[in-house]
Amino acid sequence: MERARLDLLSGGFAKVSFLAPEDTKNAVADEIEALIDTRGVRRDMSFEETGGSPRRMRNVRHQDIRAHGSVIPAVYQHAHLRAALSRIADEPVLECPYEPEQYVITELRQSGDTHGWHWDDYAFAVVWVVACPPVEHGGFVQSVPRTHWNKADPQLHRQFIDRPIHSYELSAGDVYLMRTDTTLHRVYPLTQGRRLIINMGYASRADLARSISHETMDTLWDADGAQQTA
Ligand SMILES: O=C(O)CCC(=O)C(=O)O
Ligand SMILES: [Fe+2]
Repeated sequence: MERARLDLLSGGFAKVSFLAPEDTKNAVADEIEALIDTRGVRRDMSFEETGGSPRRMRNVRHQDIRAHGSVIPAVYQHAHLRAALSRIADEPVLECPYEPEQYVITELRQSGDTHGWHWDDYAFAVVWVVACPPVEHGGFVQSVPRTHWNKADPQLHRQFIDRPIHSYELSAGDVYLMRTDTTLHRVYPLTQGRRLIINMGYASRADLARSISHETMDTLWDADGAQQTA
């Protein structure tokens, strides 16, 4: 716990795989596999608010997970999990008030698939890794901590020049916590293999006190706004 707390504080990223037992991870993974099979929607987009970075992926949105899943909604709300996350974050980790960002499944499975550079609208993300290719095929996470998202002028290249980019290797069974509002991050494009995760988004107290706009996430996770192909 202490190691995770220090990692999150210093680099905006902490592996927290120890927070969930194997049987919980397996139940989450089984539900994710069933949902991506039946409810996955392909997206291929880019966003001005994040400097034109691409999103090439398949997703299952919150509303489909909530309607057809049971394990994931229960894990998301689990009081002990949030208490442990709050200890690591040194502040309350709160349920996201904007439901589409509470949880989203993302699968990358074609060459060039990526969740491109972005910040999230809310302070914390817990990402459960169900499948991930070896690093030589991409799929690892990169981040630039201690950065600020100006939606009107994100200046991604300036962030890369001003600060080092960190890279993190992941494999199936890993769970990580990220400070996603002040950590620019992406998933390195895949060349082969398959990567499957669920991202659970949580809010800080400060998030609840300010008004947050949802341009990129509305377009990504909203059926109406999204450009969808089979
Ligand atoms: O796939 C990952 O590891 C990160 C996902 C992510 O950044 C997001 O869903 O906002
Ligand atoms: Fe993100």
